[in-house]
Amino acid sequence: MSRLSALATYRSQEPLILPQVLRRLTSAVAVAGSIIPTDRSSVQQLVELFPKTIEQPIIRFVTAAKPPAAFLPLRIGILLSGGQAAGGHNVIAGLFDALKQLNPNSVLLGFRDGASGVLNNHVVEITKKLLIPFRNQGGFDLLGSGRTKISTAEQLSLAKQTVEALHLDGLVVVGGDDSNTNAAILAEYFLSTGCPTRIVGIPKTIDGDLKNDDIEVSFGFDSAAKTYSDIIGNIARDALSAKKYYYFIRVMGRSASHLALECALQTQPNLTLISEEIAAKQMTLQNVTEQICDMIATRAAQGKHYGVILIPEGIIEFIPEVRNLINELNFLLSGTEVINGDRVVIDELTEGARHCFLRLPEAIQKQLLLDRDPHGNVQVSKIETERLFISLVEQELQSRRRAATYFGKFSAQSHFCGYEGRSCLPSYFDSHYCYALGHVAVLLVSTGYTGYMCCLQRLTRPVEEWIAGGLPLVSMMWLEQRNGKVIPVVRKALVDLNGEPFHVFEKARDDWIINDQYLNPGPMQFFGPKDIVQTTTRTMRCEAGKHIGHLTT
Ligand code: FBP
Repeated sequence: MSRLSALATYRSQEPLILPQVLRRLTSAVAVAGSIIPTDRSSVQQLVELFPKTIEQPIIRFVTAAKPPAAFLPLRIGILLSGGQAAGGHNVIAGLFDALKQLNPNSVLLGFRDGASGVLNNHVVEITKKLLIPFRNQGGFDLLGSGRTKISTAEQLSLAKQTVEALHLDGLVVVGGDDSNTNAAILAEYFLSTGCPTRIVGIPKTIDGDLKNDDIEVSFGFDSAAKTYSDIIGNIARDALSAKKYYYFIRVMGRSASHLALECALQTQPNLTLISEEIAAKQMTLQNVTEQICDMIATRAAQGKHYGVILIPEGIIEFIPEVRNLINELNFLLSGTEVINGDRVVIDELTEGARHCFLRLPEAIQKQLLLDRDPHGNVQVSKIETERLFISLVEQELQSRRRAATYFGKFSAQSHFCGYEGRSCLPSYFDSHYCYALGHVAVLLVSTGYTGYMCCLQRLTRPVEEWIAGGLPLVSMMWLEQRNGKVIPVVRKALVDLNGEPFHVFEKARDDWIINDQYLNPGPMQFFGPKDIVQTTTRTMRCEAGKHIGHLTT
């Protein structure tokens, strides 16, 4: 980014506060806690795959009465991986400031373009001057990002060569579930091959699905939810003003519906589809279409021919018949490049899958055949589900008109809340969370821990009260089927239908269908009353009581 706006300039200069325990790093000591039990169904295989890192305790940092001896300079590398999430630059700033606090001769090296930077030894030294225009800014453009995996024997060995050549004490991997899976594999490999570089993960993803009893939230979720809710609130106001359109808004989030649910809680649209509920109820495409049409008919009976519908980006993978189709396509397409071969692939589908495929509009068929990402996932961000449902709803309403069961109007607009939520200016919460995570990463490396994820807890309280520590990466893993193979992965957290955020939504949603209860939270704020600037997401506030928080046990 070459130039900063007036607001961005102001933000870049605004100092950040730290949790109490991270203020005097030289006095922080690591206290080992309990060993968190590994997923039961996977324990045997995990023991075999991660013999050196499986039995590690949770770590909490506390302030020691007497400051320990001076710290030797450290050399740490950092890579940003996967989709952008607001706050990434503050992780780098936090690492830099913490390293210099421990010893001014410490060095921070940034790998370019994600894990590929490690494989190619493409690195830049982070300096105070370089960082100035990136503090409190969105995006990942200081280093770039990538979705390259480090998993083959050759890649692991290349990574080891790089960190050894650079004499790194630690490598910090900023990423989601897939990247932190790679971090766990690297940590195990380095330990078993005598490489002293410690591996530390940072929980990142706007999708909000990297969380558990100890990781309360991944960074970027708060900023993305606020950015989307601002847009959705504006659109709802437009719907209410013009009274002529149904807005079908797709909300990013590759798999879980956390962002759609959070935006629903912040803006109260007429209907929000939750993928996890659709899967639990085994709803078909036709069932979902009918649900939308029933709402349109109910509102039409009240003279309302407008409304707002939120659709989670990952929904199609949760509709059983489409999921089945995608699984078959993944299998048929694996290792092949689809250029003109789509016809061949379709002929090889089973009858049910072919029927499902042929029912979809042509544009969606094409989107389903696009290349998979390096982790084998369908690129759902390229599938315009909002347009799919507009088309299916139009067809269904047409047939209801023919059957004389629907007489109302229907005019739709589509919108995608996507990439703009990943690189916005980070919210107050994400700015502070990321800066503190950078400090925790330095503490984990300096105290000699490897195969850990940085962990901050009590995040709905003021920053000063947050507690800090580390969570063993393997404790977050289980075995999952990916591309026909069962592999260990960091477990993704889907929306819990028994959880408080969903319950709050469930209790209110019937009212929202007919009565327009739209809320417009407005743009994210950086100045003003604390309860507006510093507030976290509704999801986090609902879940605040739920976390077991092993750091305190
Ligand atoms: P991460 O899981 O890597 O954080 O990425 C999340 C995400 O933004 C999803 O919400 C979205 O579906 C996907 O990335 C888009 O990926 P790409 O940037 O490759 O288009």
